[in-house]
Amino acid sequence: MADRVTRFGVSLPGKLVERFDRLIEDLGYSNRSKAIADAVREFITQKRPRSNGKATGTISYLYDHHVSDVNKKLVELQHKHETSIKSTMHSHITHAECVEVLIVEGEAVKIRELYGGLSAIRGVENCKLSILK
Ligand code: NI
Repeated sequence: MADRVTRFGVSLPGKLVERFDRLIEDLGYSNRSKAIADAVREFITQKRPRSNGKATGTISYLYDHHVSDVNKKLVELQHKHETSIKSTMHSHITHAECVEVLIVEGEAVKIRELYGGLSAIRGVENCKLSILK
């Protein structure tokens, strides 16, 4: 039996929608619904805790250090997860932007929890989790 379609309304920044629409047109999508369904599936795959095993990988993200309390929140969260973080690299990319890369190892569920927490901090953009092992 086919899954029923649910309609819902979302509010997004106009510029983000413009960028999304340009990209999905370039990729050959005929409408937003299929592209958004693919994006939601990717989000679920990346964010859900699904393994009780160990994992090794990296978490990388860009952030604007001018956003209020962003550095404080990042440091507090990293200390909360100090047993999962093996090393941290920080690079000042522009006057405002920083990139950090964390090498992580430990319980996969804890690593995903750290990844989710970092992604949710205001000012953090394009947070990526890459599981290597
Ligand atoms: Ni910096």
